Amino acid sequence: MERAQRVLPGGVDSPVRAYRAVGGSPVFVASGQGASITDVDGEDYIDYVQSYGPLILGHAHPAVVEAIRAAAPLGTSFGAPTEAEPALAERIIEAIPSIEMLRFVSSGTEAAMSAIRLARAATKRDLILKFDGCYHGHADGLLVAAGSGVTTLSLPDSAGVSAAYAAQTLVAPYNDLDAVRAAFAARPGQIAAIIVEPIAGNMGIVRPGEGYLAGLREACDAAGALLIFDEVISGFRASIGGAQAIYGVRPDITVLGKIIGGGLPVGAYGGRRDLMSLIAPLGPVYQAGTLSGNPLAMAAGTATLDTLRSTPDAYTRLDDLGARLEAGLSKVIASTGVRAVVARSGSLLTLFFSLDTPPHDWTEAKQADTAAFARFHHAMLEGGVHLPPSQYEAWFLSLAHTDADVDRTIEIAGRALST
Ligand code: KE4
Repeated sequence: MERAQRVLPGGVDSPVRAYRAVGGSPVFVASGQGASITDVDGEDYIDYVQSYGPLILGHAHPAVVEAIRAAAPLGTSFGAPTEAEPALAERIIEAIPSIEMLRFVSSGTEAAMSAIRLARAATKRDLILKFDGCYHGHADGLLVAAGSGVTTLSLPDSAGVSAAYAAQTLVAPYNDLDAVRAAFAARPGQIAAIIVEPIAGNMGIVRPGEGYLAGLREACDAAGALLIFDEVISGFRASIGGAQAIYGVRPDITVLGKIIGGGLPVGAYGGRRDLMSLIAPLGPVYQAGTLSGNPLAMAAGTATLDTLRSTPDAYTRLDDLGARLEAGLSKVIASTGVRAVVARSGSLLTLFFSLDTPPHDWTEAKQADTAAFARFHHAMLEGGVHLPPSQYEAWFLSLAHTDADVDRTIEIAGRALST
């Protein structure tokens, strides 16, 4: 860590990894295998970070490693079209009917940023509406905090984001359709799109309320705005068709990442053909990338989706694992009398401290006791369980996790909650 801190801000390449929210010094990982990781001191942990979502098959799945190994000797990047790109795109389009055409980029941030540029071009409107507690990557216009009201322009939520950028984004509470209608009523003809996590994963897990996503669809249609689903976490995780397949709501544009790269850098945005035809070189919306559609990343993503598709009952298995973990954690919460609650959506799960019911929005989620979570995180690490180092991240299960891993996690949680 000292060596890393000399050359990298905070010793990390993404802030959450520095353990600022839980204290102490992060585990440095040497390797991962299936559901587990081994740190540089040779300690093993059952891993629920799983790279924050891409590794639905677990670490170093043989099919993914083999695909990368086969692709690498042929060249790592060309800056020219390859067959690997339509091969992965076809698989994504087959799984997600709302996507007729897509563009690969190298991160979820890049995908969300490009989707917003596309929505502005398609509607010739400037404003974007997002939700408090939802995260869509670190593009300037998305690092904003709610203004005083849903119709008030936002404020920068990071140094270096100019007020001018922030003023193009409105922020409303998640799971509140009245707030959305008020924003559209106050800004007629000005809002290009809503961008939303259909299953929110960046407050910890917060599920959409009954009718919420359908309500967003209706509000966008009534206002002539586009609906962007940020499925970077939920895509190919909630189901093979993502959250949109589960909730039966069709967005105009879908943002993807994580799983479609199988652990290598891939993002994508896609949607109706008429919209995607606005993207250069077909249309006037410029967007480009040196490593977009990188052959190794395409190979890893294709191997991941093919393995997912060929695994019988993959999503039933993932949901069963999640249900087992939720039930076990709820039992130890009850038996230790700790005030905490589990929020879950399939293989995504969060243990909120000092809440009695799963939160519906950021106002409720931020009431959680982050100090209690920090103590819990360290106790779990001591016990051999590697959790995301923040109360507001989801725990990620994979097809490599076994019932035994889950049962052991519950046993360790029982001890952690008793200390
Ligand atoms: P990336 O640029 O990190 O690939 O994707 C940004 C992004 C977009 N949309 C959603 C819903 C996301 O969750 C993310 C990134 N997720 C975080 C974890 N909550 C990545 C972990 C990190 O920042 O290190």
